[in-house]
Amino acid sequence: DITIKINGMDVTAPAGSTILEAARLAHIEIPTLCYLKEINEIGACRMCVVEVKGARTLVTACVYPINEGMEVWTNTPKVVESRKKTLQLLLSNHRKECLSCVRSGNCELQQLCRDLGVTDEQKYDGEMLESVIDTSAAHMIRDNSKCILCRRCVAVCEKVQGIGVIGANERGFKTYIGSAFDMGLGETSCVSCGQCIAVCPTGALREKDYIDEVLEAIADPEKYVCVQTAPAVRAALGEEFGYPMGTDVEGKMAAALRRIGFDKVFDTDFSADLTIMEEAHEFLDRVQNGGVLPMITSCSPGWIKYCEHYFPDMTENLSSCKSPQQMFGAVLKTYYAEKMGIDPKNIVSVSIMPCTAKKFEIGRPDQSAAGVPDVDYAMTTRELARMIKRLGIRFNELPDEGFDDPLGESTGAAVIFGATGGVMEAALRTAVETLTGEELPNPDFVDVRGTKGIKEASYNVAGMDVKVAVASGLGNARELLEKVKSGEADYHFIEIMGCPGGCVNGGGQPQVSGSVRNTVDVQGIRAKVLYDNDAAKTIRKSHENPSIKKVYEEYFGEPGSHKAHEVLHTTYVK
Ligand code: HC0
Repeated sequence: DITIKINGMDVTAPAGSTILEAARLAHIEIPTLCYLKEINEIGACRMCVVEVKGARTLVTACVYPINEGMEVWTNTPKVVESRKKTLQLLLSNHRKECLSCVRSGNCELQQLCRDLGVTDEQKYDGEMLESVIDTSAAHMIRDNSKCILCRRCVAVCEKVQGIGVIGANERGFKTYIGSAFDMGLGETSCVSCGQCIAVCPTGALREKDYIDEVLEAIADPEKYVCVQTAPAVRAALGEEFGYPMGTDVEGKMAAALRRIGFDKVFDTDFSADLTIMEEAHEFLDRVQNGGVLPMITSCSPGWIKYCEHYFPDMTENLSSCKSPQQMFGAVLKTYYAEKMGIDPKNIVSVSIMPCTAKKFEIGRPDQSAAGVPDVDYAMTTRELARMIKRLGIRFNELPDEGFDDPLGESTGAAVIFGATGGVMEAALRTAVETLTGEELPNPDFVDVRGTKGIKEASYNVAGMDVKVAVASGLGNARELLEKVKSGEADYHFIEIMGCPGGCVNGGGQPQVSGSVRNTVDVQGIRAKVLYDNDAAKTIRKSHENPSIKKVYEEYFGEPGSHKAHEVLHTTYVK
């Protein structure tokens, strides 16, 4: 350990710490805009400058290592003046729509201007870079006039996801973040994961918003508007309403959706159970009949697009199952529509997802079981929060309500889908019981839990060793797939989720500021909500869901039946 002085007080921190980290141990927050731990440590924004005894200039605390006896001051007039000037200069080239900007209230730039008392925000106003708004991607809008060049988006795209479709173009004042050759994002190999939006400190990056369209459908008496909510949404929506991270707001969420005016409030968890029925069946079929192995899960559309673009020779490994979002829409517009005597053309199918790639997924080919799109609007957790606020629904005061039947009934296996390893665990619960014909003494498969980027486990099931692996984040997926391709690993079944930590950390979840992200285990805290939700359920295996059994009895027959294939399975592009 090393002891230094910060603002005249002794602080002891592990060797190798930066000034920023040491200050944090002393309960001092040094402001940052570009810094993301282990992802973007570039000292570029210069918000974190501090004075160090003996140094000729101010130093950037996020990259400056501590050494014994160092003396640091974090709030001298010189430091504060420098930070203010940095902010004023950023504002001089920033489209200030702060009253209505989508990030107003949780914009990191706005917060720093307020905290540091930057009252003269026009001080350096002058020439501004031309505003270029890119709407070419299915899932998001990029507005360079609100970009502060922190490069968090660039770093997360390249280093975490291993994609790298955005970077800095031009030099000096003209610098802007864009794609190569000025292509629109929609023309690149972007996979729509939205991790760039999740880390953006300002309103420069946002999802495409369908609030107006959905409210219009709800107001139309001809339309039967049904909503489904993804597992991970209940684990994070509360953050938008002041609840501590890690609060399960499933009941209030259902109550809010009903008050928004949806005709039916259903749950993606129902179709997650259905996915397990089909996927476990497909897995056992591949194992028993010499099908392509390893089989890889297909529920994360960012991952699917990544596989098609970057590992096209592995699309045969993808499960043919549609994602739960799409299975839900397909069942809604076939089975449910028939049962209720509603023309599927009059059903508007809305999903609330922690994901931005789901906006892309709904427009994929072969996702229209009833001849109309399975899902009409995929909205993010953030859009749901905005919709609740817009309608004046006092979320925190709502009672806890349940989902509607029959497409609202689900098991513990379904809710853990939203955390990395959850789909694998849910599939194992069903596959093992199907294969052995015996009840599992304990449904927990703890080896595949946790937020590690790559996890492996092996289970002896009915005399056979089943080797499984789980990866989340596309950089980790690549690492795992390269091992499979080189023959270094011989798994039977792999779960891949596009976002690090799985859907709980999806690109459509409430944004978490850099300073929280750098110090709090966001993925783990949100995942715990789902595992607690699972543990509290009386039914924890998909094949025991009574509504699922009924759908097979009344409609599909058996998992993997011809009808199931028509409605619940899909194809991929090479
Ligand atoms: Fe997920 Fe899903 S678990 S991808 O992360 O499989 O988005 O939460 O809804 O579809 O169920 C997201 C979350 C889903 C789907 C489910 C899967």
